[in-house]
Amino acid sequence: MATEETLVLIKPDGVRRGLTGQILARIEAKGYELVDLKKFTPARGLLAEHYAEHEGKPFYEPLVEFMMSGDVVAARVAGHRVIEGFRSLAGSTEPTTAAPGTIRGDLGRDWGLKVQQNLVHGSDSPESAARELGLWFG
Ligand code: DAT
Ligand code: MG
Repeated sequence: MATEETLVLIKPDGVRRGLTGQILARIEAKGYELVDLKKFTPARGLLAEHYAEHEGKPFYEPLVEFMMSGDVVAARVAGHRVIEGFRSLAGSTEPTTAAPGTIRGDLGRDWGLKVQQNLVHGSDSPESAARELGLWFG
């Protein structure tokens, strides 16, 4: 079986706060491989496709605006069970209650904004990973 791959995004808050290296180091220290990396400010069209499942939710427009607010680092990350493994490293969506030891739990907090700024995105299933890697690296 081919090695599993996932899409990781370091969101604009992570890049702005100078946490790119720390976050990538956690992924490498876990044993996963950084196959490809790119840094750029994503356009609305890409984000609309990426976050299509959230269209219509109250945080959708703030989420897209936030993601367009600066550079992100996109990473193609590989390893057996990496999709599940990176979600575990990232921690739960809300940084206030994300477990200590996780990226969001250790490095994130709630800033009282309309969208949670939680530093990272990770694909949540093999289908999402294939779709999202196609969008960001296709
Ligand atoms: P995750 O990034 O943990 O997969 P998600 O896919 O449900 O979470 O949502 C995408 C992003 O949108 C999430 O990282 C932060 C933001 N978000 C989700 N639910 C939210 C909410 N109820 N209020 C504010 N922001 C939210
Ligand atoms: Mg998600």
